[in-house]
Amino acid sequence: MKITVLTLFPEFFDSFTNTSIIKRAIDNKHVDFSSVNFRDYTLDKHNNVDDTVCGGGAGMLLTCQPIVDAIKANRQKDTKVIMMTPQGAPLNQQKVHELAQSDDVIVLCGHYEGFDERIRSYVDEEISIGDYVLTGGETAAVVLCDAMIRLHDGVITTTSHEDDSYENGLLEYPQYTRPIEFEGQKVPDILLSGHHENIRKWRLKESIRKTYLRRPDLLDKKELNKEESKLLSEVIEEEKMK
Ligand code: 4G0
Repeated sequence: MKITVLTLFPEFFDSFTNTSIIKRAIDNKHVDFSSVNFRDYTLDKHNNVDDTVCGGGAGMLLTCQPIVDAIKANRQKDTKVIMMTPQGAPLNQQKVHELAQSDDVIVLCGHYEGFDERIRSYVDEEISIGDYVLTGGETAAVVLCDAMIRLHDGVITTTSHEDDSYENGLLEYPQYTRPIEFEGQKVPDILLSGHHENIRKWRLKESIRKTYLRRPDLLDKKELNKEESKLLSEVIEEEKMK
């Protein structure tokens, strides 16, 4: 996968690309990452990339010319152009899977009060990482790029991401390591029993419990099978008793 970030702060991505799993993914050529300053494309004599809002009002907007020229210069036929904004479609794990299918993406990061509306006609997907406003799209772009890169074969060597939170529509079950008792808190006996079927059922039930307590909206969306429905009924009964 090739990722080109268009940004006013290409250095912002240095710590991301020089750290741990992402660095290895780039070194091993699972991903070809670059960040490009769209100010380099401005034709303005003062190198400006923003201007005041037509019709008046406070603030500045990113203008069309530098960004559209940067998109045109960095896109191929099959490039997906993604823009990070608070008005975009909410990012979730399913969306990450969809976007990570693309072989070539451009991720556009904004600043100021946002973009001239006409820039959107050069964009395929407008994405938000959540309902809050950031000073720039760079932090949002790092989140999106990280989530896409880690799904690529060989980036995470185990299959541990297959039972990650959200991959099955449920939050992750509680997990423990040694010691068996820490400051009075014990590892649940069942996890030490060696009984794989009981452990599987306990984990599924505790996944359902955590999702029911913290993210009931995820349960509303999920199609539960017979076993899961039964475990959810048990969880609801148990939580009522507490
Ligand atoms: C475009 C993304 C970009 C418009 C970017 C701000 C939050 C997110 C930006 C604006 C961002 C997100 C209208 C303020 C840059 N903040 N939630 N900031 N406006 O993904």
